[in-house]
Amino acid sequence: MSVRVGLLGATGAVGQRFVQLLHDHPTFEIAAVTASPESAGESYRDAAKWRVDTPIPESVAGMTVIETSAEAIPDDLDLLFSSLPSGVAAEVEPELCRAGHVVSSNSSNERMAEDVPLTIPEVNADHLDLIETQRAERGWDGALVKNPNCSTITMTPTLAALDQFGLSRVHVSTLQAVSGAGYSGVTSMEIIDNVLPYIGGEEEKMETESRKLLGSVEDGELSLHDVEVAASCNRVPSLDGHLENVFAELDENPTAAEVHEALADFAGVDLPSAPEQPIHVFEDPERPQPRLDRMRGQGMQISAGGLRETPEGIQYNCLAHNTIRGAAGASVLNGELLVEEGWV
Ligand code: 2RA
Repeated sequence: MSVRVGLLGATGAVGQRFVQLLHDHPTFEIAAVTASPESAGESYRDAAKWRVDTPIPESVAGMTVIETSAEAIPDDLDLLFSSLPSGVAAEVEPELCRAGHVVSSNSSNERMAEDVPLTIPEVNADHLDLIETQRAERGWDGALVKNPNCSTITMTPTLAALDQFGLSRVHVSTLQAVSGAGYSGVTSMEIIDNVLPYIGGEEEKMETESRKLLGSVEDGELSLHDVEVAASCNRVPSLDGHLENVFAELDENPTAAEVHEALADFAGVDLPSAPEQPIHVFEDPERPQPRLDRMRGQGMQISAGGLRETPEGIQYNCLAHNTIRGAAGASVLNGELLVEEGWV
């Protein structure tokens, strides 16, 4: 089966990761690439100024970029992946869904809307049921599905694995790579020899998105998980890979060994881009580290380590590649889930 996909915002940092991940995908075939009106009409090679660590795929390099607008995007695409700036996405994505398109989006608009599935397949695939509610309430023929922010994706599967012990409170402190700030972040030298102790908006995203992901959907209605989450976010001078220090209070006070087992045994999903084992747990307390471990499972596996019992609960570290598992790869996985569940 070949599913023809369009990439919205295909020239940006995450858009280029989409191209890298999708150009030889077993199910998806890139059929259209969009960007801002200034790039429309250019070849993808000229418009993108390719910066990903593998060569630009020839099958995409010569494609003509089309403008990101509901009118310009062809009707005959089966699925759209979006990494548009959130302001543009807020305008264009609803128009496309109204016109019948199914959109798997990494953009931050509408992530917390009650009728929009915010999904990590290993955590809450059943939240796709909200599509029925969305269609009924908005009168859409298409559908909008979101993946969470990169820092939320790094932590939340580990919390889902620990929820069996009664998750009551989480404090998390992040060490986020500069690529999360887009290309201007990667090329900036301002952060060398420094740490920025605040990433505006990121803290709230981690606190709210995680509760939605861990929540439940019954009869088309969403309930948030009642865990309390507090986040402190820091930009550090690594290039790719967000590392996070998590302190979790668990009602049942499990031992570090029990937590290790729960993380390592967390179940995967049978989708083309999903790692067989979603979370790898290191024994070595100095791992995971961004440079050494971000590409585990082709950038799709989450790593954990440094497990320690504290008077308040369990402390551990976790890591994921922020532009692969935390962004483009997350949307691709949701796209695969949409196909698997028959929404595409
Ligand atoms: C970051 N919020 O700052 C970005 C990525 N989504 O890392």
